[in-house]
Amino acid sequence: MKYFSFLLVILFCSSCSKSLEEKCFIQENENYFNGSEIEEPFDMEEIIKNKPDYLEITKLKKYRSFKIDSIESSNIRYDLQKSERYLKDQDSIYSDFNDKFFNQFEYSFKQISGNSKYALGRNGLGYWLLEIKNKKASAYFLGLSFSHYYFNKIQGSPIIQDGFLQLEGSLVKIVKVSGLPGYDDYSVLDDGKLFKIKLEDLIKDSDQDGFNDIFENSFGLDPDKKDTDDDGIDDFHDHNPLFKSEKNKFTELYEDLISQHLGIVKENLDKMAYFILPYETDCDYFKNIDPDAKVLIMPTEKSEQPYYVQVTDIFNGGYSKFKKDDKNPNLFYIHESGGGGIIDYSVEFKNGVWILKNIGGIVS
Ligand SMILES: [Ca+2]
Ligand SMILES: [Ca+2]
Ligand SMILES: [Ca+2]
Repeated sequence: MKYFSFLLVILFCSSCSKSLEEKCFIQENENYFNGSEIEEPFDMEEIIKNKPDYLEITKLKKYRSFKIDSIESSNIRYDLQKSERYLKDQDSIYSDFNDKFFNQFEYSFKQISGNSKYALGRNGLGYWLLEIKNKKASAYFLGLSFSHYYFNKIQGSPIIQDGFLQLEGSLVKIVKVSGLPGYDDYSVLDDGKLFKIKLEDLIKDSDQDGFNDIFENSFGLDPDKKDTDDDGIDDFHDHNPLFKSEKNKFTELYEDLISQHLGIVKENLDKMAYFILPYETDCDYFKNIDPDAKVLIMPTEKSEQPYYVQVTDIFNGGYSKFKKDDKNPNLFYIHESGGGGIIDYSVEFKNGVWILKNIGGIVS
């Protein structure tokens, strides 16, 4: 029995007992590429069992089926002329939202009621209710994973009604296309649903830091504390709200890599409050960065991640551990994946700065 519990401790603590050296640098016989495993998607019972308390799901008598809705929207996507016209229409319909949110979201279902304008927004993290009220723009996170919830492209009624956000759609599961990360397909588990969230629950921001409670709970921030990591910067303005930043040569290297990856987005970051990059890492140097763009840094162990992060495929790439050069102690190799390809860098610390060199990779 003693032996058994000892084994359990080791199993559960495999990441926490690792040294900084092991968490940040490739060890002998360790693979450079960290392939992510594909997990079995949830079935309907599991989705319902795990659904958030604030979400009501009812059955619609008359509805647009998942099949019809998704076929029509993929017809637009794969027809060049149709998709160009669609994008042009979108630009003109949502110009007011683009002014306020600066192209951070894909928009749908614009609605004007009283002195408020609403739309549903989608970005890399998920769905948001967008509101422009008396010229003030706010975004409220829905906390509903696109791996489980599908909203019809055409809605039968206005999305804001009687104090609720209501969306027609289906419960779905992701069908991964093997070898093509990002090219996910969906299959329907249950059609003809109405998803309702009370606006009061959705806009609730207990600590008044600018992120709604649902967002904070979805990503492991503290909904009752403006400044989760106690670094003096409130969650909404903190570029790394979960960890205090530290300055050393390796945090600087990660900051340089992310900065390089951002490209032209970098010039407009101050207008993009909801542009947030999620990363998975256990390396403390990476966790303690103070980057140009906002980041949310999650543990690599799934069971340690917040539920929303566990079930939603939000990670769009990241960085490998450092590989040390055999001879030069200031020379390392690192592998970047995501954002349209993979890049191998050699990085050398010389006269107090990092010199990054692209030494290969694949552009997809
Ligand atoms: Ca908040
Ligand atoms: Ca907070
Ligand atoms: Ca902070």
